[in-house]
Amino acid sequence: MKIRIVFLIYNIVILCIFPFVLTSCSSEQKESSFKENKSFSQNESKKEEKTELDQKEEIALKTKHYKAKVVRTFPHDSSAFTQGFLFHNGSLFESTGLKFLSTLKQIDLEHNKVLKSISIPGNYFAEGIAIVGNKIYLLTWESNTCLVYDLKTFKEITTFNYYGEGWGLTFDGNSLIMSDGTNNLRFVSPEDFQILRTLSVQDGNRPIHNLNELEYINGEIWANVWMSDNIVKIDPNNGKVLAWIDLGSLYDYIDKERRIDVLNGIAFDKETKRIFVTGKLWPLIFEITIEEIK
Ligand SMILES: [Ca+2]
Repeated sequence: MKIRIVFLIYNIVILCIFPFVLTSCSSEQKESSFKENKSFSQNESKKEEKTELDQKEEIALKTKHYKAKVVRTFPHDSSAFTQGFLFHNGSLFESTGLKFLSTLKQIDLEHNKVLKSISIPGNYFAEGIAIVGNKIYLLTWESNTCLVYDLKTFKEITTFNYYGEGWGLTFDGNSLIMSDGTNNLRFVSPEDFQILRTLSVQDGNRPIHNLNELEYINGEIWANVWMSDNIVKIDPNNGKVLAWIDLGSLYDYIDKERRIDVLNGIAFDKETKRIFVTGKLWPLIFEITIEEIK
């Protein structure tokens, strides 16, 4: 009898507690489900935010396109097979190629007057030039030799050797930057011509080959792309092509019957921020600005 009474009380207790347990479980499940839903919704919202951010970054990283606008034209020696082109302290400096015909000149652009000129000796096919302090460095195409001249006298001071071909040359304030016709740029020390680093130039995943004459402009490397009417603006930190500049409109200024070679030569006047371009055997030098194509 005593056992029966105990069993009866036990059943009553179980029956009373069970609904509360069920309710409690259900509310925990709801809470859990709510948390999950909330978390899902937060993740979705984060995803949306991230997507928006990615899109903004993609737009920011997208290669830009510019076209050249001519500000002014200057006469150019149409026998000049332009290889190196730069502006320094009010003068234009130009090197011209071809074996036995290579030259280095200092030119008064305003008065179309050659101030100083030398022939590059022997078999050297002159290529890019750059000025560092009181020296002018001149690459040669296939002779693996950089000739170094005194800037004032154009007397040869020394030479350096390098492997491969020499094409364009510029100076970023610390290193000489040289091209060799590939998509790679070498940063070399002006002291001993040792390679400090190399930069692979790419537009997205596409390597940009045939990098030719160079100019360092406001923290960017500008390069003629050989056999094209384009200049690429390159980020010197990672080699990414930041922009393409189309110079096709310059042909409107040149007689179509005239024999000219490729666009080559970029010179930047740091003092006046003017940009000059020309080509091999071109009769004109162009001062240009650039305008984004949207
Ligand atoms: Ca240049």
